[in-house]
Amino acid sequence: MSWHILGPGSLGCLWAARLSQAHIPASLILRNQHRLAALQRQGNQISYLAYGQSSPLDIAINAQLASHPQPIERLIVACKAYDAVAAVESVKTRLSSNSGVFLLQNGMGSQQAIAQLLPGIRVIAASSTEGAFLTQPFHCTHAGQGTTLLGDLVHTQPEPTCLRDWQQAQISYQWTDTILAALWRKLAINCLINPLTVLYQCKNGQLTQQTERLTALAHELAQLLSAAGYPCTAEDVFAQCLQVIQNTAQNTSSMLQDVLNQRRTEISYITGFALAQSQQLGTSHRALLDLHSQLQARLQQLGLPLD
Ligand code: NAD
Ligand code: KPL
Repeated sequence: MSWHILGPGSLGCLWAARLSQAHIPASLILRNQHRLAALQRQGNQISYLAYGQSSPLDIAINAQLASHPQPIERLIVACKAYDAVAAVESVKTRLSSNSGVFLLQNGMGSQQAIAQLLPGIRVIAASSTEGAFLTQPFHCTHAGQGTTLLGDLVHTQPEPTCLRDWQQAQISYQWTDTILAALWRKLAINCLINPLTVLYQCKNGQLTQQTERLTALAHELAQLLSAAGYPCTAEDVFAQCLQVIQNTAQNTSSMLQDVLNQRRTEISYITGFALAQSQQLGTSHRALLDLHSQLQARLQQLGLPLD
């Protein structure tokens, strides 16, 4: 069984390094010839600092472009949510009804768009708590050991046997028949935490000072999740959020990291998606709209894209 990993960023390199290290055939799919040449200059190796280790390993890696003719059996999409649809489109003709597509994107919206783009192909969505970053292109640090919850996006089927490769590569994962519920719950947490960390320029833990705002948002998100078919109370959402804030108190949220690094955020797949769904389902969204608008205003001040 062979794996293709679309996007050589933090998670793409993390997955490629771990699969390759376990001698499981894996190829990175790069955006253009320029990126391919950059990897070649590095001896076709990823420098990989494994979790808890002090020195990196050089791991030989296969790489190719989207235009390569090899059929794709197992595709891991490791782009940002805003790039994921175009990236999948670029390899669509290489996929068949025997392929499996694994989506690592945060937030919601890109997964549904990709499932629509690939009728008849098994699309598996993930919610990952792994933490990785690149210090330079193809130099990956596994900074936080987490796990990845995986499940079918459309028709629930048994766990695919190819995930034995992940076990062999010591990639922690859990299979679920209810990935959509998990994505919605994670979306609610990301809507509560990520934008506020940008607005207050703070670590997750400091949001315990914002209980009034969090409470108002938790009410709206509970209404939204319930209307979307995942019943919960505002108290549940607030309690889960507080738990995550406490567990990740020292974290800089992914959205604040993007802002601090002058990178485009995934706002459209977090508050943007929640707001659009809330408008469509007719649930109250005053606090969510204020939050989204304030976040966009901050992004504009910083010269970053508003979507
Ligand atoms: P990243 O920006 O580090 O990597 C994305 C890579 O995809 C970049 O190298 C980009 O050039 C490449 N790319 C974009 N379009 C492409 C295309 N058409 N063809 C080939 N390559 C293309 O992003 P990341 O941090 O790895 O995050 C990926 C997703 O995983 C995001 O949705 C993120 O929220 C989520 N996530 C990340 C982490 C983490 O620790 N980094 C943890 C959990 C979830
Ligand atoms: O998922 C996260 C993120 O930063 O995107 C949380 C849970 C908020 C942890 O930082």
